[in-house]
Amino acid sequence: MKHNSLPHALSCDLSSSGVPAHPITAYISLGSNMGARLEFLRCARTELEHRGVMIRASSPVYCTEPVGGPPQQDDFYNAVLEVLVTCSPLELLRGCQGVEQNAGRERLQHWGPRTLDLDILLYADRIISTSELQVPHPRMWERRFVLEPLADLAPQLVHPIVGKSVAALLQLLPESPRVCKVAETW
Ligand code: A4P
Ligand code: MG
Repeated sequence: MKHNSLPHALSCDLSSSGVPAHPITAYISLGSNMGARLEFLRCARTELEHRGVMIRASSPVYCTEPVGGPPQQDDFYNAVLEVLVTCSPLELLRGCQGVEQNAGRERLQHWGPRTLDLDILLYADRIISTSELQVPHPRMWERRFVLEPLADLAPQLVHPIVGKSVAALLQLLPESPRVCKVAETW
């Protein structure tokens, strides 16, 4: 669902500090598999807005089987946001981590259950590989719980490393693990 009609920021014009000269289109993936999952996603979107992130569009929410991690954890709710930002990628990561922290996120187990996980999928067409931040998110192209909601927002968007569109990447994935739409708007 589109929230406004601002133009797409197509490329990234970064100053030496890493702060963009123009608003940048980025995509953020949201996941929750503990407690009031939908409410955690709603709060995350609101809190990102309060931190200066402009929400351009929200994908539907999907209920998704956990991929990896400990057995018998609950299903996830996953969604993707298309946003406009005027901060650097690292500042965006810090903002996302602050939102996760406010949702009571604890890191007890690798890929363990979480109240809220925010991952930066794409930041314009930039490729970033540092110990703290990897963009595009390194596992996004192999995950239906990411590509299905992303394809709802931007099917023609091309992955800057793989060189294929989101729709094409989605077609390459097996049906399983399954995802199931639970809310068109939220
Ligand atoms: N980090 C590096 N790049 C990024 C990025 N693009 N966005 C670093 C966000 N963070 C990034 O993240 C670990 C570290 O990744 C951070 O310190 C940050 O500096 P984390 O949030 O503490 O832990 P995580 O998210 O569990 O780690 P990881 O390895 O990124 O997990 P994944 O690959 O995101 O997988 N199944 C379903 N159905 N739905 C899910 O949402 N999520 C995961 C987590 C596994 N299975 C899932 C789901
Ligand atoms: Mg994460």
